[in-house]
Amino acid sequence: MTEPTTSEEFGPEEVGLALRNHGMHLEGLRYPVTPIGMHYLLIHFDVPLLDPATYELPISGRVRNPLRLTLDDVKARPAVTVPVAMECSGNGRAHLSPRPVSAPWREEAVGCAEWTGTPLRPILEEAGVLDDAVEILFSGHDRGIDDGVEHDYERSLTLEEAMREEVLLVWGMNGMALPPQHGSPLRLIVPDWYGMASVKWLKSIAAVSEPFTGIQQAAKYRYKSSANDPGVPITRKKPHALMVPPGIPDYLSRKRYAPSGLVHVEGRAWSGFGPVERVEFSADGGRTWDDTKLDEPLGTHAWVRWSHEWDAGEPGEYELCVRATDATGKTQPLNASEAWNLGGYGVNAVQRVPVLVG
Ligand SMILES: Nc1nc2c(c(=O)[nH]1)N[C@H]1C(S)=C(S)[C@@H](COP(=O)(O)O)O[C@H]1N2
Ligand SMILES: [Mo]
Repeated sequence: MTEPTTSEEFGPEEVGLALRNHGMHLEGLRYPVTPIGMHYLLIHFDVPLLDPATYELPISGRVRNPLRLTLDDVKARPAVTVPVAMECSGNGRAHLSPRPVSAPWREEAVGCAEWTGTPLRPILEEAGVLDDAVEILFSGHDRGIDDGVEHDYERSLTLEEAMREEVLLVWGMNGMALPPQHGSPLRLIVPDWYGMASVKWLKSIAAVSEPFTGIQQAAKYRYKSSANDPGVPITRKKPHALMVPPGIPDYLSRKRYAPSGLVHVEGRAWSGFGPVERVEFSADGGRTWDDTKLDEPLGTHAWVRWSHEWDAGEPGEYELCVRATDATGKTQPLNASEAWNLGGYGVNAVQRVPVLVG
């Protein structure tokens, strides 16, 4: 692994990754369903070229009846359309110091699309998962090298997680065919988990009798305190609220300018552990907080809109913050350093938006 950096500037590798993997424009938080093209992207290697007409998905390994499904076979099954908030586990990484050299997300690695697909569970039941299977392994068609190891992008789920009724095989996004960059022709969607579990460009699904130890499972995507720490696997999304930065931005610095008086602020919040119960707003860098108004969530796995009328009062510099708390009592740390870990995962520190009023 490249050594973490304390530089305030982004290096050429980080800039290259950021150009390939764009974030959601934060003003996109105004849309309940993120338009395709505004939704963030995370592509480890290359987008594979796959022909939906000849596409086949084998379901094999420790199963009684191995299956081989064409895209039409999958689409002929009962379909559901579900809004799911997706967030990259590396979101917030750029706020760390030292920070790992990887996709340098600040807050924008999020989106909430409406995914159309079919539940995975009945397919696994049809294949007849054998008693000695402990995990389901999902492999992608994309191949590359990470930390010197050549591999297909692959991730596993425990049998219990894979059997959750909300886990889907998905061919549609926002009412359209799944676009190439989001996993065409077929991807997995694992609601509530960080994005890495939702394997794109599915090449195979296999029931396995040993826990999967591939690099994207055993080395990456773990909360580690140091290089020799085996770490804790990353699973569900921590609570996170974001705001549409109010006012107007300066082109280069993106610093915000707002008029004095009442300023409407709004955004979205989510948690993979349970419903968001509270979203608070602060205009003084997190010293004092006000409760905001929460709308009805779009769905169990989607995000929820919050809004607040902020009395900007006297002209001057303000630092706006927003913080979510979920039904399990989990909330967000004030500073990224509190969430520091070697890979820069799950850094859900409160968003800070400096605004010049007046
Ligand atoms: N096959 C494959 N699946 C993948 C990835 C990948 O690089 N290859 N990236 C993962 C990561 S880390 C994230 S955050 C999400 C991003 O999904 P999106 O690009 O559709 O937003 O896809 C996940 N699935
Ligand atoms: Mo990710």
